[in-house]
Amino acid sequence: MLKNLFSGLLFSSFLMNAAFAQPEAPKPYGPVPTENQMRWQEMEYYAFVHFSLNTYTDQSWGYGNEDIKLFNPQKLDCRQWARICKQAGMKGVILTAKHHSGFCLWPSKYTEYSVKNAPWKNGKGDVVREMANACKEFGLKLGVYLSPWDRNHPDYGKPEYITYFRNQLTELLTNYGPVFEIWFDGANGGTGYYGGANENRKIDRTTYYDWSNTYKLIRRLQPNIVIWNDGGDRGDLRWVGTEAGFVGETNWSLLNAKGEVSWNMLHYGLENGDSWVPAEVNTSIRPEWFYHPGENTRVKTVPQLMNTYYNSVGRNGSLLLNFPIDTRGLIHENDEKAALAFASAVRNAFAVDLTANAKATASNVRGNSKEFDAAKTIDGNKNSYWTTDENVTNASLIFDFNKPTTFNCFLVQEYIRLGQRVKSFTVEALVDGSWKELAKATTIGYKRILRFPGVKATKVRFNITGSKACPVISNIGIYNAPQLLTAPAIIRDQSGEMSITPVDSESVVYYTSDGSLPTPKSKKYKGPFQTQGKLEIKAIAYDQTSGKSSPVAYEKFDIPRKDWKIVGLEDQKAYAIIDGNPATAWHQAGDKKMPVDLVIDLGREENVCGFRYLPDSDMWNPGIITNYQFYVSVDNTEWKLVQQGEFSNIKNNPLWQTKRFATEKIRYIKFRALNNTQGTDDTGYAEVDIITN
Ligand code: FUL
Repeated sequence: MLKNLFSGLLFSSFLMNAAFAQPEAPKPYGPVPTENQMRWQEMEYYAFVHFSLNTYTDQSWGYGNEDIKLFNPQKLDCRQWARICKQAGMKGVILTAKHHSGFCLWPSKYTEYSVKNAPWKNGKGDVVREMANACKEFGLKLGVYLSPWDRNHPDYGKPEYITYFRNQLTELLTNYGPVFEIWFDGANGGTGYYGGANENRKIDRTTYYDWSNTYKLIRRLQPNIVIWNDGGDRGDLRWVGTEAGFVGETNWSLLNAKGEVSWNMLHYGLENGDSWVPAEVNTSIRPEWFYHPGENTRVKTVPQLMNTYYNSVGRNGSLLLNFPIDTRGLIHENDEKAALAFASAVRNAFAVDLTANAKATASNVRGNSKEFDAAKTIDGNKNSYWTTDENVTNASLIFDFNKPTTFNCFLVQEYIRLGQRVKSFTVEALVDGSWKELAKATTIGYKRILRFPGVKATKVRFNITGSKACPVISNIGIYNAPQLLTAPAIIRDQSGEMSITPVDSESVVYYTSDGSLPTPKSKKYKGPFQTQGKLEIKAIAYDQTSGKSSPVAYEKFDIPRKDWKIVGLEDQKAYAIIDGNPATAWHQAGDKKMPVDLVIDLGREENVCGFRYLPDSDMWNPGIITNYQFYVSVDNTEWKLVQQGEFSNIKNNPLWQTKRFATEKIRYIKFRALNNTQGTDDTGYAEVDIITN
């Protein structure tokens, strides 16, 4: 009895001690994600699909007067889209239910400008319904893009339009089951058809839509939704300031709820922001968002897509990758191939986590408790974490492989339910007995992945060198990702000299100029060479040691520009416009006021049937032309207007713009800028070229 009492006492004092020794978990620091944001963040990778009347007009933005009769896809199959997304490892799909043209992919009760008046399925079709069903079948979440700007609606710009917009939102968020994300694009107001008015309608993005009441409606209809909005009140997610597929290396999931949002804030977040607004990286698998047959050879390659992955998911963002649906109503086979190859490259990169055989130790463990020790970063449990004593903001973890191990990739995740904390860290390797720094970085957030040249080491050290509060790390992975060769860069300069430069310096380049696919048996590139006439070059980089080839690089060149002169301009630097190098640009600024002309003498008469313009895409150089006129002349005196219009979406996606017209035999071209994206008089050009037949 006495013995029992004694051991009972001992046991309860042990319990008391244990309870006493058990340190408390850290308290959340700063803003933290909501459950909806958390669920969204864990999706990591999901699809966009752009499909509308634009698909049939080769446009980026419809004007709002495009004929509904054009919408008649012969093979539309949302199950094909969903199957590909699923196989590609995506977790959801956001569909452009209505783009800026106002055309609706569902039979909305509130407009005639929808599938209900299209020949497709005799007006009985509903793409949103088919998408929702396919998502359900393939276990994907459904998201909806509803453009606030509507270039078709007669009331756009008036208060009545807001009722229309909310009615449409109500239809979409009531009739199609759960919607995980709603997407409101930032392009708002401008010229449009507007029921026949054909005018320019400006709205105040901050007040016109009365977002706060619209948000209430959305959250009432879909309590689990996340709101993406680049146009007005802060939503749950933010744009990253570019459509090129990357977010800042420093990326705080924070912004302020109120006040202006600068480009820097979009791109890097705001270290001391008062709200949790994580980054979504949206980009297309082709240059443009909608399908353009001319881009069938421009589908991004696996190395390009892998870079996008590391620069989005690997930088504390999510990846929203777009498929332009083709005119048949399908994801094009080239896009499918690229998406699936990309998925397998991601799988291969992260197939073997080398920490599985490592022992983890920490320089500091909160209360020396097992509950918070180093092993928690490699236990495969997303809800357990390593953390330190309160106020410790510098600490390290060591992973001991016990034998020399080769790796080139380090992945780390914070337990963001307790806030984003880490400000800076390094990764080191123990090579031949001494520590060598492999990488140095700033923020972590939900997920950070660092790549570096492969190294063979017995130990890896992860040092947190700055943190807002004690760090809380839930997961670490170390990988040896297979190397991928990048396609070479092909450039032809003004004199016609061709250079094909490998990006990976050790590789050799092989190329063809007869349209055939290059192999290591094709012509070997030995340095720049002179070319004449129209030309098509295909090239690969090839690594002799591994026997691996890069994807094929492809460039098509029109007539050489050797004898071209830029008329009336003294500045020799202006020739950057026709030097064939997209990275060099030239600006006309100074005392010129819009409209600003650029006149080029082609040196002789040519049969010209179009032109191409590449804006200066440097973030800090203004002067991206949005509206233009294009004139031609035989003598530089009499001019004929052959084309005019807008370069849609050129601000967010500053790509090559191609415009065609009926063939003219002429010697001079005049590219007139009517305005730029900033409303200033500056005009910038990376390249200007013509199309001849
Ligand atoms: C842009 C839009 O203007 C594009 O057309 C596209 O929908 C893209 C996702 O957002 O800003």
